[in-house]
Amino acid sequence: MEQPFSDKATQKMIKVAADLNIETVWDRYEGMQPQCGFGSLGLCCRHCSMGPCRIDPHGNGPKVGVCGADADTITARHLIRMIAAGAAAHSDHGRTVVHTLDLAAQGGDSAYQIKDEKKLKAVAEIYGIETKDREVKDIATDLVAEAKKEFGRQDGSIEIAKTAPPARVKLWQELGIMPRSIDREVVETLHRTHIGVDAEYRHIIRHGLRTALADGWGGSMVATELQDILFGTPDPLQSTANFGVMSEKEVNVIVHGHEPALSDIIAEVATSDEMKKKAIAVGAEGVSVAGMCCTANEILMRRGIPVAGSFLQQELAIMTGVADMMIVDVQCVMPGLKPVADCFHTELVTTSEKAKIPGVRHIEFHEENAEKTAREIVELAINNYSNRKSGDVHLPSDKEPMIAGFSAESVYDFLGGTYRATYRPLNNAIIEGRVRGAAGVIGCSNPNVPFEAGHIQMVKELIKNDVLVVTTGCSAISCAKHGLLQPESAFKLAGKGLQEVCRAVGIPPVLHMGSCVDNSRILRVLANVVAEGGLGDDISDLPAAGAAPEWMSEKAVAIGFYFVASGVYTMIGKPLPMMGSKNMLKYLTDEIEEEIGGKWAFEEDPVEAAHKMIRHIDKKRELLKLKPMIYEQAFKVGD
Ligand code: SF4
Ligand code: MSK
Repeated sequence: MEQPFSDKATQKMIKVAADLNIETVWDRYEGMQPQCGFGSLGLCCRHCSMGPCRIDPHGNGPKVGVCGADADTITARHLIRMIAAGAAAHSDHGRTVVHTLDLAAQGGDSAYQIKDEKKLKAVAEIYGIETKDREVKDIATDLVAEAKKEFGRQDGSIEIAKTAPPARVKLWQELGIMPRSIDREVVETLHRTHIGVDAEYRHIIRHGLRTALADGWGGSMVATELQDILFGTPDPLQSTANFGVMSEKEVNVIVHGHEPALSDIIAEVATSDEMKKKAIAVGAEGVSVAGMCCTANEILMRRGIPVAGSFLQQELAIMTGVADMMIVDVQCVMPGLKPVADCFHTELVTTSEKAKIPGVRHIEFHEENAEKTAREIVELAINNYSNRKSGDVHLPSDKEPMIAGFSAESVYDFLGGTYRATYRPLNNAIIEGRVRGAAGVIGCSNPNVPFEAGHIQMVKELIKNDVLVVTTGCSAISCAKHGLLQPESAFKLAGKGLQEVCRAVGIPPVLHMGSCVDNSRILRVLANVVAEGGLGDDISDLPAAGAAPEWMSEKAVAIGFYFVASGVYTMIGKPLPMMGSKNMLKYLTDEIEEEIGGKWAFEEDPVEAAHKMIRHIDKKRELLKLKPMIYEQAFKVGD
């Protein structure tokens, strides 16, 4: 299945797959057509064994399920279960990080250390932990205890969520959606959506918003903040992306999944002199580590480790024939990797106690013996090098340079003032009409849309119209591969005002802010912009929008809902699976804005989607009575 909008290396590898007759995600997607219309519309329920029930979207067949649940109830229940699954995935990631910080705080022979003491103190202060004249390990121990409470607290609310703008926190409290604790909201979602519990769609969605907030301003935020403490808060750095980052002359280890605890140690061990010597002994020049999906983003942001590719490229990475090992942990790892790996010499290894793939070697990783496991895995990769067959090698040389590693903290430094760290110049650039607004373009890729057309066309249209873009997840990897994370792209593609800002501070017009859990960094940036002043009192006042044009996962649904609950206009390509309910559609894309300040929008054409986001940004500029844009804009509202 050709993908004319994707990067060149992917196009070449899709051809290799076709020539070798190896099935990919696109082939399986095609083979799945036509997909179930009831499922797509959200009109199928199998929450109990009186069902499965399906509602006829044309009104000719059943209008309610066996229990009497109608289309509104069924779609709302289904959606908030998606939120709960997404929140659980992000938050379980966060829980692992808390455990890792615990080990680092205990010291001893732990492979982990606290790399960012400044951030440790800053986060500790959020929790009211005394930091003055105290040992780092004591502060960290107290922080671990507080972070654990975020998951299981029975009374009160998630502490770190109170760092949202005061007006937002007040609104959440008034609406009764201040998240109480991460696990509690996920559990309550499952309870409410059990047969015979919550049947009122707005009421169901209200709790979905609370569960989503427990992710964005809870589990994901804990994950990001504590990872920064452990592995270092990112600062802008240079790296490269795409299959060409692998080398025919080196042992190639691909780390794929989400959690950085293993991949960080792998990167450390693989680049040691000892492993280099072992690699030379088997005829290679060294060991090269490259990332895939959000694991890629985690080790890119802090170590500058190059990126092999994004979600839809995982099978193709093996087909290059030079991947001596692919190590996977959790989330976005396709079981379809196994049959592809069987056609090549690649050693596929699962490592998480939560995730195995039938027939795949499992080397369980625990933070307690991180280094030992990492050594075992890297040595296995080195020993597999000699199994590589030259006739199987199809490695494209394509790779793109990029700048990554932006964080809410680094915004203070690079966009900040000359004399003190501040968001003022960023706010002023918006207020004065140099930058029209900001957009977060994030999320997955999906074989149901042309690969990368959504991300790239949308981002180009936004920056052309002076909208500063921040990006995470697989969207960030797409932007990297298409050269959008280079400062020069501002001069080629951005509007004049945004160009001036990029030139003044030497940044690309698209800022890579990390992995999926790092969408919490975008929340933090929005909160900091509000706190800086001059752009309203709440996130919903800002000339900003969010988008996931090629979304796929339940995590994307959770992220979208926590952005909506934070007051953000949130655009996706294919609609949420709830189009079978007219009431839900009206509520989520219109009426909910009145309650919460944010809302959903669905638009499959990425350029038109960008225009809708710009219309929203302009509406907010008008409400804030900001100055007109300094330079003429390519897209004018009314066009
Ligand atoms: Fe059918 Fe109601 Fe059971 Fe769902 S919960 S399967 S609609 S009877
Ligand atoms: S990895 S959730 S495909 S962004 Fe975070 Fe990419 Fe989406 Fe997975």
